[in-house]
Amino acid sequence: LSAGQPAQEGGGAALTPVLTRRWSAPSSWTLASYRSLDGYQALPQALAVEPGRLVELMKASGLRGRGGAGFPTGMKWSFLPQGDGKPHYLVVNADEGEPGTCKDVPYMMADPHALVEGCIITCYAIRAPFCAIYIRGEALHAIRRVTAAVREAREAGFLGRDILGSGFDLEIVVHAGAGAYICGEETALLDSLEGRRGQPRLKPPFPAVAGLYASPTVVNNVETIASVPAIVLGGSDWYRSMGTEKSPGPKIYSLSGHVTRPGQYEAPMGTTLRQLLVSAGGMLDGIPLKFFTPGGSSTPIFTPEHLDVPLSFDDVAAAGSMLGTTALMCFNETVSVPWAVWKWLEFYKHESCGKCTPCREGTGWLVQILRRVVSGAGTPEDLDTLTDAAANIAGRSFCALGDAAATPILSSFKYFRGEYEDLVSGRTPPVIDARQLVGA
Ligand code: L3W
Ligand code: SF4
Repeated sequence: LSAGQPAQEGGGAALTPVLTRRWSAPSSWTLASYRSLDGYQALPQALAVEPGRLVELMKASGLRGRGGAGFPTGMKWSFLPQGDGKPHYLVVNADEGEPGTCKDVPYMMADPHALVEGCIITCYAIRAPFCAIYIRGEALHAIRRVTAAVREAREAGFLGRDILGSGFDLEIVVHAGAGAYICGEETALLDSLEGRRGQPRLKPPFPAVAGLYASPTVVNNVETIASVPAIVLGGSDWYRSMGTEKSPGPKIYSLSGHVTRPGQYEAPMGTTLRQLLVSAGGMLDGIPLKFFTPGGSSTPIFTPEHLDVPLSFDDVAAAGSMLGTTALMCFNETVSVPWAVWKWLEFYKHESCGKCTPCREGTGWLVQILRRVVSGAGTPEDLDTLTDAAANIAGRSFCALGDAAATPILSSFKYFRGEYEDLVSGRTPPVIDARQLVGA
């Protein structure tokens, strides 16, 4: 594989066009284009070896899940019990909904066949005869594109019965979600796929043991599965030559907000926001950075003092946040922190599935208090109630959404409590006119 040669761009991130290297090819989403750039060359190699060797390859590569939690992919695949008589399934989590995250939909638009080839190899590795790709319902364009790629792959003999004469059979179904953020949580996704209202299940059992239709199921993110063909072709040593020891490989970082050129930037794991910003043309209009999320609004915010934190799972955790989906939302000095946090909380309140009390009721309380604070009607007592309620939601909710809702409040108080105090004491004017909240 010729990819993986780092290119330096003006002192910015060392770009490694591995995952995105086909994105700018003409008609990159077609089978013909994909095949002209190494496409479907990993598949025959994979089908020629025992499935267990592919699981070992993924373990050796160190690939970690790209959906937010960073769980080791090979280990997850190896959890599937063998010989229990149940069918195995692969479910691709393409319900990209985390605020600021915009990598999976562009991936499916630009290079859907990498995802399809990754699905076929993964299904062979875990001995799954069925795969569902669950795509966020609002992304109709991506649903159409992946559906077309699956059709092309089938016509070319890469899907269906006896794939490439290997004796392996596989069907892939593209399933459209219905617009609920919670369906990105893997067990809610499975319920939704089974035709029920999407709400999280108790874990354990993990999907690897009892997932889709109570059968062993691997649930992986789009970027994770799309990484698989390149690892088969390049090998684990090549993959480990990029990134950090504990977070190897390349990563797609989503830069949004007040940056000159927002978008998707591929670079090795462990690249810093300072480097990425150079590639993205710096902060918009030169107005300095005030705060950013390392991995979407569910991850504790960082400030300019964290510009040089290597964006790897472990380095970000050591600095007090989470790598999440590497959705780097950058806010400049003109932004009111309480306003941004209020906006995020409106989202979490709206998306709370209602299954557990701390999150269902708590997100509503948090929003009510934040509305008062940003509209100038808050009191100093409100700030204590806000942090107390957030601290009681975190760790006491049924799934990660409750923790995620508490996170912006708790992390913003760590760095910017003064901004909240200025608002409730009247030292700074309200951020919004209370009339904007009528009917909210
Ligand atoms: C078998 C065990 N499997 C863990 C599996 C588990 C899952 C994976 C990670 O949340 C985070 C969340 C969001 N036997 C296992 C096992 N597994 N132990 O490993 O599990 P977990 O529980 O650590 O995380 P999670 O529930 O999958 C994911 C954060 O990501 N997030 C949001 C993501 C949003 C998107 C999107 O929009 N595309 O991905 C951002 O930070 O808060 O903490 O598969 O089954 N013993
Ligand atoms: Fe539903 Fe929120 Fe409870 Fe998760 S934490 S189960 S989203 S109510």
